[in-house]
Amino acid sequence: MPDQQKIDEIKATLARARAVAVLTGAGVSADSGVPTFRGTDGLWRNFRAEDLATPEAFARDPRLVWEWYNWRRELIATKHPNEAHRALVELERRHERFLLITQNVDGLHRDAGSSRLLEIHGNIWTVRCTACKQIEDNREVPIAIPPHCRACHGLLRPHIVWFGEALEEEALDRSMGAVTSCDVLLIIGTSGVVNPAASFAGIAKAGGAFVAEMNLEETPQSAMVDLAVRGRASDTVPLLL
Ligand code: BV8
Ligand code: ZN
Repeated sequence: MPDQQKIDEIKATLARARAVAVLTGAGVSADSGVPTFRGTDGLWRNFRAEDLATPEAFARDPRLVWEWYNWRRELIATKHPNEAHRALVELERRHERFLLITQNVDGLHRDAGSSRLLEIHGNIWTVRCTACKQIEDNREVPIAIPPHCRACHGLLRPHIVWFGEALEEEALDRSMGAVTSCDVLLIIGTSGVVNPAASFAGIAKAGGAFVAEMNLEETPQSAMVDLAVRGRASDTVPLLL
């Protein structure tokens, strides 16, 4: 099916939908200049995200993990939302029942103005004390390494969900609720390999939803979705409006 026909079909389905859910990943921010995780530009000093975004890596070498986050914070601080982020703000405005679930920690959906938004892996501008568990915003670039809690002097960590850690219960419940009960699920710019987000396509399909994928490339989910649109998110997502 030609891309225009696919876009028209997604638009028609959206027009009929009562509840819409959207899942985004690093591909949405790629067009803002934020490197993806599994692309070649996602490597930092030859480490993969799976090597650094773990409680074990932080316990072993908190300075190294913080240096990686500082590199990312410096980069993200210079980036702005793109046309895909903005189109999703407009989509939210058009639907009474809507939830944007993002795996991105860069905060660009929030910067664009999305408000019915769940950042299921956390946010790079939030830190948490490993001792007293206090959570606070921190926009320092670069952050002093290693950063310490102002209240108890404990070591601070990024308030981000690492591999092997559970997602916050409320975030997981709300995203599962939206994915189970939506009429349409759009999956945009994610490789679909990190759970639990990777399971959302199957859950939505099992609930009878129409599932569309928008990605530059094929993913493990492409075969199961109703429609797969290939292209850059900043080009394709605005076409849905
Ligand atoms: C959990 C935070 C249970 C870091 C991230 C073995 C040991 C331990 C765990 C596991 C294990 N095996 C499996 C697991 C589970 C694990 C998992 O799924 N692992 C995978 C890798 C096998 N999951 C977890 O551990 C999760 N927790 O399961 O908890 C539990 C329960 C109770 C008690 C304890 C535990 C937690 C996962 C959280 C991981 N955190 N991030 C940080 O950001 O600092 S993951 C990391 O991957 C990123 O944050 C990102 O959010 C996520 C997904 O990546 P994508 O966004 O998809 O990015 P990617 O680069 O992969 O893909 C980009 C895509 O965009 C590509 O498809 C590309 O084609 C496309 N694209 C590129 N440009 C564009 C584009 N598309 C459109 N337009 C463009 N311009
Ligand atoms: Zn503290």
